[in-house]
Amino acid sequence: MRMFFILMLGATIAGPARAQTGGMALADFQSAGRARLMQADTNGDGRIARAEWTARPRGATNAKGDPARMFDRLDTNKDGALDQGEIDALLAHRFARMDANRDGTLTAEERQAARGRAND
Ligand SMILES: [Ca+2]
Ligand SMILES: [Ca+2]
Repeated sequence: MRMFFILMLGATIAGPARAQTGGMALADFQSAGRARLMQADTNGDGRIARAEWTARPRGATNAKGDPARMFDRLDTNKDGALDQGEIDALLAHRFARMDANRDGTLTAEERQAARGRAND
């Protein structure tokens, strides 16, 4: 009987904390985004070369503007390829722009609002 009581108490405490994390955290956003972006890595070397980036189908980029210019901005160390760190930086930047209330998670509403906006 006492055990049941403790379990109930535990559920009550865990409840509100779980409600706050109903949105998507940065780490989840980055792992999902990384998986999507790395589809462009057609030679499988774990990096996205300039040619691989610009060869992506227009629809997949989800961005307005010139893909080559976008690449040059993302390739911060100017070695001609996007590595994991540069991709994570891009995704962190997108995440920060989408997180309208700055609580560190993206709700469905925040992701919806970002759709249709140009990414940079
Ligand atoms: Ca680079
Ligand atoms: Ca948010």
